[in-house]
Amino acid sequence: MDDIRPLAEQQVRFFETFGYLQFPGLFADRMDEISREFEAVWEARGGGHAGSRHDGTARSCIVPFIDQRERLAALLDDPRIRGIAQGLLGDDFNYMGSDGNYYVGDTGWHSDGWHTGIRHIKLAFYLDPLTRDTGALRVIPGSHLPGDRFSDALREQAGRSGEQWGVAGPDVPAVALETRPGDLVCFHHNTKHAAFGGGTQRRMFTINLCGRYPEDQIQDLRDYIAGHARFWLDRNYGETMMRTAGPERMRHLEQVMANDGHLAELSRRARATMAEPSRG
Ligand SMILES: O=C(O)CCC(=O)C(=O)O
Repeated sequence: MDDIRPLAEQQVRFFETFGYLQFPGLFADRMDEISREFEAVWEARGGGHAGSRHDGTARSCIVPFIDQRERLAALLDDPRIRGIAQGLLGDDFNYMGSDGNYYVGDTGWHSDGWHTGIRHIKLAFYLDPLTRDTGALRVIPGSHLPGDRFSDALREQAGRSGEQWGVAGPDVPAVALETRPGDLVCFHHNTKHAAFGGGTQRRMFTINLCGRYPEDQIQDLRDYIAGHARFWLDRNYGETMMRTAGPERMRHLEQVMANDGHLAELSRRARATMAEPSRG
């Protein structure tokens, strides 16, 4: 296994201050393979919902995503991913799951939950060139920091920018992380993010990671895992992810694998009330 590629101290400080990082071209060398594997998942799973194809009318989403293919699962072993994860989360970080998407249109301003203890991050691969007005991810720098008036105001108001601030979502002050295939973007789950102007086939997938949960916060981990019942999962990870894990990857799976025993029953109940797995 290659040596990990550590983040620079400045990158860690930038992330801690602004809540995101950009890595232009970091995966340019693997992009052909990654795109092929991305398509292979959809080929095998239809549109991800009721066996249909993505038809461009609504977001299609497959969870977990990288777990479906050995080569995508192996991204967790890649020294570049491990370097980012270890730099931001510590050596014993957890893999929490992933989603693959065909996005349709805009995504409004939101955070991916709100975490003030364990740090949660998302790594996002966008597979097509995206500019500010054609669906590039936008972030509000500093919006991840808890306990300050700025992020409190954003939490209350960003989802209703027209009513609250008199500006439409695309006009909220933000940084657009314009990307080309092969770039990687990373953001804190708390960071307010959105995307505007994308088409009906905007391809991306993400990898969610977090710090290891201390034993006295295991219930919070179990609650997070329970949130995946809306995707009708019996285990938090896919079979390929677990079967192909060597000892190093397993370090980043074992805490979740030891704490997802409640998921199958919750998913059984979700299946009884939902027409299809959640689209996001
Ligand atoms: O690209 C997008 O439309 C938004 C992505 C997003 O909200 C997410 O991955 O949490």
